[in-house]
Amino acid sequence: MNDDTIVALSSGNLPSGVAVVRISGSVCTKIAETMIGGVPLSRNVALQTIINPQTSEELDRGLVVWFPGPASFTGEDCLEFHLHGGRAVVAAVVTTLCTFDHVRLAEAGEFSRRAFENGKFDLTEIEGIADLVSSETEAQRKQALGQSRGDSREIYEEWRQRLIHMRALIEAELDFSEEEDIPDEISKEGFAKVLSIRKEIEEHLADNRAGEIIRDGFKIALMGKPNAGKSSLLNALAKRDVAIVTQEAGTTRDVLDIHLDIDGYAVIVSDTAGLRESDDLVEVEGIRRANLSGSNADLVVWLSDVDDKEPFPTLRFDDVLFIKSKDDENILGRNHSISVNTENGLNGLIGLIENRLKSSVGNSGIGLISRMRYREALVECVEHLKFVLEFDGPDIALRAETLRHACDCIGCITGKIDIEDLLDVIFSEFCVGK
Ligand SMILES: Nc1nc2c(ncn2[C@@H]2O[C@H](COP(=O)(O)OP(=O)(O)OP(=O)(O)O)[C@@H](O)[C@H]2O)c(=O)[nH]1
Ligand SMILES: [Mg+2]
Repeated sequence: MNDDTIVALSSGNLPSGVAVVRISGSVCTKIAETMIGGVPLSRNVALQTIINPQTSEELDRGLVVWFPGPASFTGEDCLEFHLHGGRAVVAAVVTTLCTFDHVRLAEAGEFSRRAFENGKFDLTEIEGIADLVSSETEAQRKQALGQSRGDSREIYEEWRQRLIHMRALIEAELDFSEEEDIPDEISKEGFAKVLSIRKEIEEHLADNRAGEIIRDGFKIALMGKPNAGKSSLLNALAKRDVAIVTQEAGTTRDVLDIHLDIDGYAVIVSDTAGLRESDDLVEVEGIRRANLSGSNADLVVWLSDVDDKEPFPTLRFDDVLFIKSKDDENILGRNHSISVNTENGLNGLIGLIENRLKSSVGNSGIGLISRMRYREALVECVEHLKFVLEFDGPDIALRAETLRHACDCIGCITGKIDIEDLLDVIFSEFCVGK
């Protein structure tokens, strides 16, 4: 039920030095009165004895913070218990809390969902907060922080407001033209503005997917013939023994991923099966997956043995780095050849990857379209705007209606329009306690 008061452990795994139990909803006052002897001063931290009101037993002593609504994260009354982070301590407090009427454990993302529903944040800001919680690299942190503070909301909301204004202009003309024959000056002005927004959105979309690359990681597929040394390179990059390496051709079948942090950017490197003709069912499937990895990658690193005299193949992947492997004697010099055994060329290869990565994400190191969901909605919005601009018929009402669809696309991103189904999907990705 939505008016239940919800409880969750908002800090990390137990045991921990301190565990923060967060409570949001109208029962907070009663909880404070009965468990800590009264409602604390607003936004003040106080050391309190926390008791079980049924048995009067002391459960723990800890800091308590009281955020009365609406000036709280969720917009509701919120109470935080900063407990000793033992499993039994947290269990005792949470169990006691759940004995109050209309108090229950929170679902994943439920605090954030309430914050959104109470108008504290729009969807992009809330998703920015979720990204901040899961950020692992500097670039992810910076991008998520900007988004959680409204960088994306400001842009999208401004477009939406301008589109709404134009729709009003066009609809005003619709109303007029029924009465008298007036020139279509107003809607002409409206359409000129539609064109400039369309251009702005198209420019915004031409970002090389920087935001998504920063958030999801720059994807690299290691590919090549069997025995080229792909798995050996993966292990060298990971600095641990992740993939099986043998002198037998066709060792790797499944795609194996490792996560790296290259100068603050998340990078995912996938080891793949060597490509060759094969009748072996398992190997054929491995090769299919290898090709799929290559197609989905931002960069393919193609390895071929320094003794392999065949020229590098022509590949249909977007971006490929051709590298000679097993160059133990460093025959080929510094660039574009490596040896995992001597570690020659490994730093050079990482440098080449870093260059490719940075040219993808641009100078700012921050992208605004951090999710595929935003991109899809913007592409659809542009399609609607194209129709509005190019439709060559007398039916102005149809153009006004299409403009409404364009507005709704942006409203979907920020959560300004009713998207109940989408909300369930979005908030289910959050962690419990957030
Ligand atoms: N001398 C030398 N041998 C290497 C080097 N890198 C890999 N090898 C050897 O080459 C053989 C194949 O290496 P893998 O890393 O398994 O090659 P792969 O490309 O993953 O092979 P598949 O999984 O079968 O496609 C192993 O015997 C490795 O020890 C290197 O830099 N120098
Ligand atoms: Mg392998």
